[in-house]
Amino acid sequence: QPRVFSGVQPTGNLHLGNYLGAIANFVPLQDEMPAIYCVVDLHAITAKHDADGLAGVTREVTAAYLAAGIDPAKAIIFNQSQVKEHAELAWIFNCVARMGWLNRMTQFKEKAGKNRENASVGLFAYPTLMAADILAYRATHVPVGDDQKQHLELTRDVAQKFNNDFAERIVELGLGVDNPNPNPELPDQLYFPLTEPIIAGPATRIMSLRDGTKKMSKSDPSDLSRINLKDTAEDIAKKIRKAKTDPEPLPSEMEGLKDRPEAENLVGIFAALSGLSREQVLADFAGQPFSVFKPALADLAVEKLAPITGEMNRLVADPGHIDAVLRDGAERAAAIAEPVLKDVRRICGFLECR
Ligand code: AQP
Repeated sequence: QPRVFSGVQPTGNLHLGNYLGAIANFVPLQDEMPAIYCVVDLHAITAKHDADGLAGVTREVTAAYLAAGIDPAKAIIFNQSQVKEHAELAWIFNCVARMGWLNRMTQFKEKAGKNRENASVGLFAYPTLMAADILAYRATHVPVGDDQKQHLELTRDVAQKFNNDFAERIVELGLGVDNPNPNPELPDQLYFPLTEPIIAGPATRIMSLRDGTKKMSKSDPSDLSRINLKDTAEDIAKKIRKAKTDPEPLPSEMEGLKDRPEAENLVGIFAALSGLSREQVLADFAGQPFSVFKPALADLAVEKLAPITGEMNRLVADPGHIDAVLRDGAERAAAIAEPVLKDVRRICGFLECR
């Protein structure tokens, strides 16, 4: 049965990359299949976190989901720590995944930096918790930005190894479903689906406004590097004005953006916000300097983001409503994840004595 799952970490300033690369893509999917959107607060503590601020940021991400158009009557919205099955399944997956797989994860290498010995074990095991988030609902589709591609591949590897390691028990217990893509390397009956990433839309990787080779990121120390969903119109205009560019005018063809990462990024943001193709944007601004393009981009960004920011601010002012949405979502999520974990415990062979 198709089901979509995705999540965003409550780790600080939600930015344009989170919105265009992920949240905006969540919205149409809620009409296509059952959808679960999580605020992944267990992931947020894998790096040093502000315990006093965590609840507030969790509500802010929830407000962004709602403001973007996710409807809690259709999709399930909840925060991860409230459904204990995520942590339980993550432990089981820690025993399925191999150290070598996790050692290859580029996000761990980037986030741990040079001081790897000092990174938390949780940061290292981040991808197995992500696999658990998805597979606790046996989700088949996960919309994410391009940076999460490798983690989704690991999720498939975990599902595949679990299905293989326990193939006989899955059949004996009658818990499998027919493999939709029969393959000699896979058992005929699977318990976990091999989840498909959805890395789609015009903005799967928005880059920093200060460095076109680095991804726009919540954790970048420079606030000028990103457009936050909470920024005012003045903030947005200032950040775009100060965005790094090169001295050349905009080209008329995509070829002319080669080796100009900052220019390419701004054109990509314009295209994503306007719904035009990059080629159309270049056709409209061919030969124009950034002194013309940047104000047009700032106006467009304000026009598109101001309604979302306004709605987020309105929602955050009513924490009772947000908490009620999350509480209801956690109950609905647990009702799906509990039976999955019951199956998984039986498949693993744990003695059930209570
Ligand atoms: N720059 C980006 N462009 C497109 N999509 C992006 N995403 C993140 N940055 C970009 C997508 O947003 C979703 C939620 O991301 P996350 O909360 O899991 O955080 P992250 O991927 O680790 O990136 P951030 O937002 O920059 O946070 P920090 O600084 O804490 O690492 C994901 O679908 C992600 O692909």
